[in-house]
Amino acid sequence: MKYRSAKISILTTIFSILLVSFTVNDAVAESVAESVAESVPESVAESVAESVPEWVKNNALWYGQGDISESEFLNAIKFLIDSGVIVLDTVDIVSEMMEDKVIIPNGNFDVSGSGFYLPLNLEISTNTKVTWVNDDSVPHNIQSQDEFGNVIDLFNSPPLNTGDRFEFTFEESGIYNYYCSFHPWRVGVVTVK
Ligand SMILES: [Cu+2]
Repeated sequence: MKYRSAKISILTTIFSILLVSFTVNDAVAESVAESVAESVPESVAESVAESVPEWVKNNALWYGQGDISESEFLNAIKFLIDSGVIVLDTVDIVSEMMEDKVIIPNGNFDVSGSGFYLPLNLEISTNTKVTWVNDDSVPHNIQSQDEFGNVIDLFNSPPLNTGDRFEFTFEESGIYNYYCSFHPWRVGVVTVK
C-alpha cells in the first residue's frame, strides 16, 4: 500500500509540475522538474513513467497550454485510474450499525405484576447495539445466561438505577438469554438473526 500511495503522490506531483511549468518560465520549470526527479526513487519513477502512455503525457502538456478542455484532460486521468496506473486508496465502508432497545418498565420488580421487559424477546440483526433502559422505580441489572440459566460473562451490567442505561452490541447470530439477579423471575431474550 505504501508503494501505491507513493505512486499516486508521485503522479500527482508530476501532473502538478506539468501544470505549473506552463505558467512559469521554462528555466524555472526545468529546475523544479529536476529537483522532483531527484527526490523520486529511480525505480519507482521509471515504472511510473513506463506505465503512463504518451498520449496521456501529451494531454497534460496540451491541457497546460490550453489546447484541450478540462474534460478531455480529466478523461486522461480517468484512463489512468481505470487502467490501474493510478490506484486510489479505497475507504472501507463500515456496515451501518443498527440500534435497538429494551425497556425495563415501571413495576418490573413486582413478581406478581406484568412488568415484562419491552419487548420480552427482542429480534435484531447482527451488529445491532442494544440499550437497556431502566424505567422502573428500583435498581435492576442485566446478566447474560447460558441455556441452562447459569450467568455467563457475555453482557453483564452493574446495578442500573432509575433512568440508567446499559449497552451491548450483538455481533453474532444466536439466542441470548438474560435476567435480573435482583429479581430472578424477570427473564428476557435477545434473538439475533
Ligand atoms: Cu431487577
